[in-house]
Amino acid sequence: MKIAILGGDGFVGWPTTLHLSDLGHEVHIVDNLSRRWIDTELGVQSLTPMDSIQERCRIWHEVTGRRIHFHLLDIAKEYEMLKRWLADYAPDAIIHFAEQRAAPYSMKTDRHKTYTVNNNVSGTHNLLAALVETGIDAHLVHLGTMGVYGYSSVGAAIPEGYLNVDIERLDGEKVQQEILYPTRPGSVYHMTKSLDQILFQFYAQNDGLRITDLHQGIVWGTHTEQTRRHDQLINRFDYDGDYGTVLNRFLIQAAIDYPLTVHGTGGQTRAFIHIQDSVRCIDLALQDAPDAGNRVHIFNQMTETHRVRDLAEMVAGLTGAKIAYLPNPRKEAEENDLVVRNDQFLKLGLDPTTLANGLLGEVVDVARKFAHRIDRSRVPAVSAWTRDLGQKVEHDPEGCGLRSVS
Ligand code: NAD
Ligand code: USQ
Repeated sequence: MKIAILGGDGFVGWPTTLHLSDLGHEVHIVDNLSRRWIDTELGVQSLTPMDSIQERCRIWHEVTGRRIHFHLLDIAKEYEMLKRWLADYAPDAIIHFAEQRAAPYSMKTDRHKTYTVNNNVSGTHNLLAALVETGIDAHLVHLGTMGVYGYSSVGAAIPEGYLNVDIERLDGEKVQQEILYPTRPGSVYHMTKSLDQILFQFYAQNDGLRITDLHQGIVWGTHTEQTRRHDQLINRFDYDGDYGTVLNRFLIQAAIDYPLTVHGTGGQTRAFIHIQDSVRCIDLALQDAPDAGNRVHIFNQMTETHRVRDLAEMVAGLTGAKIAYLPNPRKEAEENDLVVRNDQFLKLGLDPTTLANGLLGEVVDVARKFAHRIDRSRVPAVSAWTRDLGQKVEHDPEGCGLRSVS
C-alpha cells in the first residue's frame, strides 16, 4: 500500500512509519515540524537525542534499504498544497497524527487555546474536504483519544464509540437509536478531538469517506522493534510538564531522583497502551477498513487502566523514588473509576504488552542513559486549567515539583 503518515515526525508517528515501511509499504511522511518549533518555544528538548527527519530517513535507508519520503507541509494552513499533494500521490491510506496533542499546552494561554483549535480542527477539516474534492478513496485512520468520553463510566463499561439509547416518541412509544457516546472533554485539546468526531461522522455519511477513529489511551514506553535497530532511529521522548505524559514522566523522574509528581490525590484512573502496541493497533486498523457508506469505525486503543497513585507506587517500588502529592493544576475529578471495552482489537489479534511485561525498567534505563539532557526546571507541570488553579501552584526552585502557595 501507499501510505501517507501525517505527523510522522512525532512520538507515535515515527515508530508507526518505521513499522509500516518494514512491512514493505511505500511510506510518505507529511509534517510541518511544528513540534520541533514548540520544543524551542518551551525551551525543552526530547530526553532522547532526535536527528532531523531527513537524517532519520537516511539512516533507515542505510539500515534496511527501504526509502521513507518526507514532505514539509502544514495541513491546517496550506490547503491548496495539501490538495495538490493528495492528487499527485494518491495514497491508499492516510494515518492522521498531525495535531497539537498536549492538554497542558492547550490550556496555557488564550493564544495556545486558539492555536490548538485552529490547528487541529482546520487540519482535520482540510483533509476531509481535500479527499472529497480530489476523489481519492483513501482509508483515513485518525488518532483520537479516550478523553473524548470523559473518564467516568457511571458504573458501566465505556463502549467503542457508540451508545444505544431509548428515545420516547411523542406517542409514548420507545425507539432505539445509536448515537456517538456523549463527549465530555476535559481540556481544549481533548475538545478538538470531540469536534473531529463530528467532522468524521458528517463526511462518512455525506460523501462516503472511509474513516477509522482510534480512541487511544496514554501511550508509554519509548522503543519499538524498529527504533531499536540503530541509535539514530531512536524515538522522541517528552518529559516536560506540558508534553510529558504521566507514566513516562514518573519513570524519568525516578531515574533522576526527582519526587514523582502526583497531581492531587492521584485517584484519577486513566487508560494506557505501550508504544509497541499502539503501532501494532494502527496496522490492524489499516487491515480492517470500512466500506464506503459505512459509519465511522471507532476502536478503543488501550490495553489496561490504572490509577495515577498506583502507578506512582509501582514506580517507587521498582526504583526507590519518593512520591510528592501536589496541588492539581488541572480541573478534573479527584477520583474516578474507568472500565473500557477494547474487544475489537483483541478480536483482530492484539496481544497486549502490559506493565507486568517488564518494560518499565527499559524506560528507566533509557532515562538514566540520557539523564544529562534533562533540565530539572522543566519537570514541573505549571499550566493551570483556570486562573484560580494557577494561583495555587508555582515552580519550586528547589526542583521538587509544585508546591501550594495558599
Ligand atoms: P507529537 O506531538 O509527538 O506528534 C505530532 C506530529 O504532528 C508532530 O511531528 C507535529 O510536527 C505534527 N503536526 C502538528 N500539526 C501539524 C500540521 N498542522 N501539519 C503538519 N504536521 C503537523 O504527538 P504524538 O504523541 O505522536 O501523538 C500523535 C497523535 O496521537 C495525536 O493526534 C494525539 O492526539 C494522538 N494521541 C497521542 C497519545 C500520546 O500519549 N502521545 C495518546 C492518545 C492519542
Ligand atoms: N498527572 C499527574 N502527574 C504528572 C502528569 C500528569 O498526576 O506529572 C495526571 C494528570 O493530572 C491526569 C493524568 O495524570 O489526571 C494523565 O495526564 P497525562 O498528561 O498523562 O495525559 P493527558 O493530559 O490526558 O494526555 C495524554 C496525551 C494526549 C492523549 C491522552 C489520552 O498527551 O495526546 O490524547 O493522553 S487519554 O488520557 O486517555 O485521554
